[in-house]
Amino acid sequence: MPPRTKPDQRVLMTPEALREDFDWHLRYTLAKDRSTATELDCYTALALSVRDRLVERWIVTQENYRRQGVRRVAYLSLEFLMGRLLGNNVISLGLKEACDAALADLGIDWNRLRDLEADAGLGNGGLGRLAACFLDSMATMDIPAIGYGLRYDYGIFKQVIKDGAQVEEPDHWLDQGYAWEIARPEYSCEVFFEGRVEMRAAPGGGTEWHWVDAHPVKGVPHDVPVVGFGGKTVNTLRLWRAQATDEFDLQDFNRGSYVEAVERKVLAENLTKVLYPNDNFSQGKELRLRQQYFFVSCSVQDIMRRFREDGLSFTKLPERVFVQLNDTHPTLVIPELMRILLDREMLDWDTAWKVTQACTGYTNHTILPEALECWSVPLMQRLLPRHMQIIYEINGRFLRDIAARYPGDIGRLQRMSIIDEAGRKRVRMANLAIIGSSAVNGVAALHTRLLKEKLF
Ligand code: D6G
Repeated sequence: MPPRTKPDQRVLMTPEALREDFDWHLRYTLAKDRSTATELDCYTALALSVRDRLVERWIVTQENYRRQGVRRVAYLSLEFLMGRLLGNNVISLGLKEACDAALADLGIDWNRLRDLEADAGLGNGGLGRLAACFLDSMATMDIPAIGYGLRYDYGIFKQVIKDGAQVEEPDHWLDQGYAWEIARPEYSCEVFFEGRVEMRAAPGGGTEWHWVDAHPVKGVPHDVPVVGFGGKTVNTLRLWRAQATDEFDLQDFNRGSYVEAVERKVLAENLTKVLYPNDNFSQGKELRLRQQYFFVSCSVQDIMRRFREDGLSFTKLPERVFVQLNDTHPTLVIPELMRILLDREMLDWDTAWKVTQACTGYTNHTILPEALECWSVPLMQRLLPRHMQIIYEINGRFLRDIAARYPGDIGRLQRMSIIDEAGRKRVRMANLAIIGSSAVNGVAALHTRLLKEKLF
């Protein structure tokens, strides 16, 4: 079989071209032929042939965005309930008929093949499916958008009923490989945890804050193409996977503690092991907070990398990106953007704050008090000392403003404060998200009205 020649858009969409590519992937990607191929091999060969057709449009879309300097939506969500993509992608590309004809020639049953795909269940329900639907809609409406989330090894558990009761079984959805994703180690980021903050005199006067002695974890992005209906626009879903950094391993290894090095590696990689079940109440688990900061920091760094390529002033950031927070899970975007703008880009507080607010919007998902996320102040202080400092500063400025507008109204200050002082101190993530963003919405008009008139 000759190597494939330069693809031609017209030819690519015919049953013959699809069948040729199917055979090509079977042989050269999977090293099989028709007599040795399993059903899963056939699924993979077909998915890769469809993916090739997406890639053509993906590259063109992304190149256009770059050339035109578009303003992008960065949709940040801890959950994306994507489901199976083969059927969806084939329909969006207008390839269903060609695909049916190609499979009929090959004697393969489309429905059987389609059902072999692992279900990308990276979400619990409404919140995660909403995120997946938005990606679909934004691509269909030709809106420049990128979804950011986590590449969990285990998605939502599989429900098995035994003796009338639910038994949860792990969902090894990546076990057989995932044909739609492309790893992008070249866009890896480092994320830091713990350590302490040092105050130093700035060379030109004033104060500089340095976050030091923190532990790094590497985030490696895996990109999934998201094609709109009609197949014109292909946006990206970028999912981060945690890996131990090399230096981290080496330090321990040099001290002769190989086992410790491997232990730390496992700890770092645990970060993206599993999706937390149930989005309706806040459990306050440390690993969950680590997941949130990890995905926020990787995504903000990625946004900044892309922005820096154009060499614009950071005051122009809101002209290039709007970060939409799907619930409070990504709220750390606000102190993280502030930290980068203040400590790395050396913007003054007021400018950094204006930029941060102009770049972010928050979608609230619930008015149930038990579901409103709060994080213990001591935990936040230990994991993210500089962020805690910035949150206090945001709150101090905000409360001074409220006190000036409503003199003597202590109850209002207590209600609106980012820090819940009753009992053990906690950070109220919804308050931080509202104060730090320029647009707030619920998921229905009635819900948005309740947020305004009752909850907040
Ligand atoms: C996707 C598709 C690929 C493109 C890349 C750009 O992986 O063709 O080159 O996105 O990524 P950014 O540079 O926009 O992050």
